[in-house]
Amino acid sequence: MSASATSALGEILKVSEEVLDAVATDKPVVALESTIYTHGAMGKDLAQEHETLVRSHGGVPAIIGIVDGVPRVGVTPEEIVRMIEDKNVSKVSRRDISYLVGMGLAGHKMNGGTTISGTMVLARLAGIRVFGTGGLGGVHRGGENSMDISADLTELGRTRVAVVSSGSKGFLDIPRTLEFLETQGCLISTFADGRTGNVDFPAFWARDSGCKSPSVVNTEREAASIIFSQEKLGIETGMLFANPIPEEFAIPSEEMQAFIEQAVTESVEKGFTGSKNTPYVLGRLKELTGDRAVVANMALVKSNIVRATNISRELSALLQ
Ligand code: PSU
Ligand code: MN
Repeated sequence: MSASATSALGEILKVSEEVLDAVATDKPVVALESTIYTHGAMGKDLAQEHETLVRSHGGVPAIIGIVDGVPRVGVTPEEIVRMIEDKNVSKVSRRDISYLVGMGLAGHKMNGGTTISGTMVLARLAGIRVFGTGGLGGVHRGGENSMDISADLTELGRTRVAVVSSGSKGFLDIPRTLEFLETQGCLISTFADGRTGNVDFPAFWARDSGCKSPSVVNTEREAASIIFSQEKLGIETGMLFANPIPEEFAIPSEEMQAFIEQAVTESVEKGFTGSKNTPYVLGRLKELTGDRAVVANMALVKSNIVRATNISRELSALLQ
């Protein structure tokens, strides 16, 4: 990117000093999304916990979101708390970014938690290569008719950022999600950690989905080498590294299934479609499982953030 392009972008995209320096010197930066804070119903302290986790593993955290109409990389945990308290905070994927930013320039300062899609867009603009989060959006059940396919999937087809997640939730259509990502040209590789034989693409609360992962990796160094290769080859496509939920927090699919059926049926009956569907289903599952799903959710996000930080450290070593 030319210097003038960088500064034109710099006038509108605000990247914190710490992240700017870390990116310029190839330190291990880890992008974190803000929708899980603003719409995930997991409490106000999570952003701070995640930042501490990245730092304790030798990385630089970069929370991404839109604060008072300004697209930001390096949002502070205190600002996240303010966003959670804003009852009008919106959920921002690629399509929504310029709406909030433009309206901000016109004097309407809105807050937005960025989804995986929105976070990838801004991470890429800031030069961040690795992103740790919880669950990926997918093709919704019945998506072949409703065409409710998460913008996360098309983003993975066009934006070169490596996402570490625990796969897609069991309330999505996982076989179609994998097919769609293949069409989009997105690598899917699941951490096997020495397991041999069939390794499933994980289903968030469950380690298995009944769908074989298209590929596997065993080490963070392998993942970093793949990211490095993609960059050197100039292939502008995202990559998905799936990290199964830690065994002790996993909830078997059979157990979740009844709750999922109920939450999805209600969301249809009550008309929670589009971007409101995922938050509604997540909120209902929290009530139906008596917090167990939330404890699992928090554990897997942490595990993914640690993985992302370790991958980012390995990548940083390759770039030196
Ligand atoms: N899945 C989760 N937790 C989440 C989300 C997905 O387990 O918080 C959020 C992420 O920000 C993801 C977005 O990018 O929902 C996908 O929303 P949709 O299905 O509307 O594309
Ligand atoms: Mn959707």
